[in-house]
Amino acid sequence: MYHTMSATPTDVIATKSEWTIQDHPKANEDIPISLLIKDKSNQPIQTFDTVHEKKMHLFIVSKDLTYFSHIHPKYKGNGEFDFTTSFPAGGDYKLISEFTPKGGGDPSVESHWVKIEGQSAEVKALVPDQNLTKVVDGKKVTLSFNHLMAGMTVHLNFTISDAASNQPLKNLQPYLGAMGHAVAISDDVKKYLHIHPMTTEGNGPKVTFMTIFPEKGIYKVWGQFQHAGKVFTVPFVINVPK
Ligand SMILES: [Cu+2]
Repeated sequence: MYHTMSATPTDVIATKSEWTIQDHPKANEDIPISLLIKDKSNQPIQTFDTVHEKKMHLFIVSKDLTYFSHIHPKYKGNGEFDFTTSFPAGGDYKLISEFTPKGGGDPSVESHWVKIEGQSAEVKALVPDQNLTKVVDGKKVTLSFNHLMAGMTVHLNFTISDAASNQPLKNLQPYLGAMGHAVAISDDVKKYLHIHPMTTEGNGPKVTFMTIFPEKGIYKVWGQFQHAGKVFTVPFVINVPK
């Protein structure tokens, strides 16, 4: 699995994970889940760096990438994290955790598929967006690129305005220690990129992220930003050419 914080080479500590979830988890119920992070020799890793204000960031997506959730498991000690979540429908979900063992440079990623019982949601094919402007929670967000191509550094620009007044938003708030966060996942749910803003360019209206899409293909990208104390998430489906 690819994962990168930026376009610099990665320096990742090898890890293993053990996930614990009840038998027959069902949709729309609170499901406690724990995961144990171990090193290559199966010893629990004890100490994790706090990165973007948390020791672990965890993303939950449905197999068709319709559902997306970003949560922060609690560190219990001795390598164990836990959280409780619910799933909106039956089906397969991927849990993607990102954390940095002390001494690691870039974050490690451990993921796990879970099968949730219950009525399945309609599975939607991932179709690239024709229009890269969306309105979410009263914000109008446009995604643009300097040069979108697999294997090359790309700048993703999110430009945000108030949907009602069309005025550029210049008072975004830091969310988890940055002016925004973005995650990209390939349509086969195999490639995962957590992308942080390049620089602090004030508080909007434009937030630029830098990454490298490792291969051509269709990706879903979620940008997350905070305004007036509320986090909003804007998804885009893009086709990254070779
Ligand atoms: Cu997070």
